Amino acid sequence: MKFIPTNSIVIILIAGFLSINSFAQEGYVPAEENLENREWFLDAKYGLFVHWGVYSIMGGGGDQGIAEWIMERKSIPIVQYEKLPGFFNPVDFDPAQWVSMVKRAGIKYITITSKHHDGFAMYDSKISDYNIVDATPYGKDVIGMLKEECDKQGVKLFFYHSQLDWHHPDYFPHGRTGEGIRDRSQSGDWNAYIDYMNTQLTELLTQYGEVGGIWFDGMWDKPDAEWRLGETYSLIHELQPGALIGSNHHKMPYPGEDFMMFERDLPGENSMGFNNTGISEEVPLEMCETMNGSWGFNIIDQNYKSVKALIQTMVRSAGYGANFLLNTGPMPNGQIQPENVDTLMAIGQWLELHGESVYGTRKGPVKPQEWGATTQKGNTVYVHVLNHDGGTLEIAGYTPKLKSALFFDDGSEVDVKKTKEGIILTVPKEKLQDMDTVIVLTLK
Ligand code: JFZ
Repeated sequence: MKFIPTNSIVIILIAGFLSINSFAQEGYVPAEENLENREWFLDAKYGLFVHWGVYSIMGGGGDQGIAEWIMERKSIPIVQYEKLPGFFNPVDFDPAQWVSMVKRAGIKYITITSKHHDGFAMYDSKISDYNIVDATPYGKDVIGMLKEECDKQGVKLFFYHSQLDWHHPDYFPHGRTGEGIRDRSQSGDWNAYIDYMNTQLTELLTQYGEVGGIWFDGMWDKPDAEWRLGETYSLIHELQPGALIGSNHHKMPYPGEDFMMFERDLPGENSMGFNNTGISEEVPLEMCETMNGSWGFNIIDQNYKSVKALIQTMVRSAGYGANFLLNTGPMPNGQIQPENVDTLMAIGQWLELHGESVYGTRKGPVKPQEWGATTQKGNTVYVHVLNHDGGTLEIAGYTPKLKSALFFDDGSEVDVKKTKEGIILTVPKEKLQDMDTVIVLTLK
């Protein structure tokens, strides 16, 4: 028998502790294709977030603030919630139509819920019957159908996957949500749950070809649990080294994560109360936002943000170097809400003309300000004047050597004065555009 000195045992024990979440995929070195995909992601700038599940049938249950959370917010027992798949029959789901719309809208990727907190798999899962193929009259794998269409039309598909699960009996001990669901199991094998989750992730990464990545959510339900993140992240990167992993844990990225996300806030802002971290300099950034106040379909929430507000948020987000992931909650029949399609098309029209100042850019030399934001591509800087009455616009702290300064829309020259502290641009009132007055600075 080999002799193991006690200090090695201590090291082994410490190594065991180090494998907890905060160390995640320790020593992770992104593969070449992963780094390429990060650049692709940064260039893409604009994605469509899709929250679609059996909860969509409930349409929020008449409550403005509820959608995909209805199981927990209305304390629907599991045995009752399990009836929902029986009613889920999205006969009007037309993936070709979705993806064509997405393309016309200038959107480069889709992130769709493969499983939300309700535990229901929207794809053909083999490890559990609680999925769209086995448990609904529709009987078809909407994720697979969508993936096929995305491949055809050159749109990347990411999966939102919930780590939190109100349905699975082994999700135990429970976290801070779902206590009102009275028939949740009162015992369970946590490790069996993580195994189950990893099996579902394996399915998602092996059944559909190359995917964009995994958008995790729900760790915040049990912040101190042993999520075995290192194992999950290594598994994903082994199956698809190029897949980008992100997690909505509202912390700085853990090793193994390939992008950092901000929920309903611009990076560095914390209007929601949960984005109280810094901004990673290491990995790409993405912010997600709703069109009204709901992620999943809500039949009475008509509190839609204007096209202008959404475009301006996208531009500010780009000013931070972050992608904009804009959400829609498709209806139970499989169609995207017409109001949302209208909004997406209007944003798309703006992008068709001004996309050059967003796609393929990186954060600009001047951090977003009250008046607007800047983006940059090579020696071109785009100044986005979003909130200004016209007249002089002083950009302090920025002293570029300029070859030219032109209004994007008509190519006319912009008057620029240099001061010791920065530059002063003159933006005549009549040059102001409703959404965004773009000024193109070409650097020497
Ligand atoms: C999460 C989901 O719960 C929500 O349904 C949606 O999918 C959104 C994109 O992501 O939102 C959160 C995240 C964190 C908390 C609450 C909701 N939290 O920390 O309490």
